[in-house]
Amino acid sequence: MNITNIHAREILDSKGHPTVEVDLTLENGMTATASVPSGASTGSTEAVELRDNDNARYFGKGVLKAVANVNTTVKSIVVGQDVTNQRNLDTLMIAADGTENKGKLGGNAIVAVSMAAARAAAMAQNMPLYKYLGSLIGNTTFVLPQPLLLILEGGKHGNWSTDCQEYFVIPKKERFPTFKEALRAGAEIFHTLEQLLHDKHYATGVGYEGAFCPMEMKSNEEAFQLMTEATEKAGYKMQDDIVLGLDAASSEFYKDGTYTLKSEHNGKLTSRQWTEKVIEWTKKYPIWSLEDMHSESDWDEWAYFTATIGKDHQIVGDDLLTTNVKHIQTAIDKKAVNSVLIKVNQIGTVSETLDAIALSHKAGFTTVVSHRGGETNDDFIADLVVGTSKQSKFGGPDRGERLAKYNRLLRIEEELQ
Ligand code: 2PG
Ligand code: MG
Repeated sequence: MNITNIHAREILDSKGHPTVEVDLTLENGMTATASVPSGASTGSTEAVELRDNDNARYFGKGVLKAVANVNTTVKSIVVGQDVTNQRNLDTLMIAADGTENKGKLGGNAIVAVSMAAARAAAMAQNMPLYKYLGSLIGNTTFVLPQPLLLILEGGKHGNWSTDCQEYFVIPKKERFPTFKEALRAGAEIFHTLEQLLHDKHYATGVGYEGAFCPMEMKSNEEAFQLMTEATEKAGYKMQDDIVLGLDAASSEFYKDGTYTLKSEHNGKLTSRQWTEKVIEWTKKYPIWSLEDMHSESDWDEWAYFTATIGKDHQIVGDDLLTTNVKHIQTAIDKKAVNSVLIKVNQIGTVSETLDAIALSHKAGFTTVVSHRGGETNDDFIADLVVGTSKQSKFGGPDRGERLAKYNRLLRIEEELQ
């Protein structure tokens, strides 16, 4: 089934910034569309998000160059190719770009085409996208993910209300075997927290990813306390029903060996002091999943942290690994993580994303499929997680671009029953 046309355009993402959307048409007349998310706290080795840097438009954030690259160079190489050969399409685009980080054509240009092609290939074969993506890594059993549900935001995503960027409630699989019940628990805790914040006269506006980020919060610990209170008030038991998760996105507050915290210490911590602080939290609160607690350049401390608490905690690498098999291999060699965050636009093609997932699983790591700070209503990652992984990180149960993914998961669950 050959590709007959592709067309890219500039649209806006959930933060109101331009991003790339692509329509890809097949010889049978079917068209699939995909659009690209955008990170706020990005890893330094991510695929390049090509922006116009023309200050006369969108403060330089326009993506007309990436759009033009799709409509000219990429179009000339993918039109006429078989859409069901994802590896071939991705390899052709990587070769045409010719750089290590997709800086020439733009990761945002390439990934849009790659995602649209996967969606079109599934459509052409009358297959749900999750099944098609699963087939590309030899997976034939599909389970709905355990959601890491975001209810509080700090850091860059939440006005720096606290140091850490994301605070999750995680419904335990044994208590919530279905996705819809897990989502219900998360949404109920979210709304209970809203009332609790309201009663305390704390702000109830949400951050980039649809969770609360009250500036009145005094510390990271206060966030854990609020989460515990909301969970219990909503009728769930902390630890038995719900455990907690954290993404510190700590590269944002690390420099030259020092973690600088706004709250708690009013000051500066060495790597080891910061690690000890985090371990203390895990003893006080049932925090099970810990993402990017250390900076992307603090590899030795990652390894120490994983050796110390990795046996019964999930240690997730995001900015550290950028969905890149090279960095994942380093993490395997250094025993730096036991879980990998998966973001398609971090690496820039569907095939390379699947390679990252396959390598992680081979090493015995879990994979968590993730949205970005800036999103569109594209629900590709909902299918990706069902096809390949067992955990999702799609934000708060609030804001349409986050619900697009959750609601797609509800539909898939119904389809699989
Ligand atoms: C993260 C992501 C998603 P961003 O750090 O995990 O929550 O944020 O898209 O800003 O990198
Ligand atoms: Mg992260």
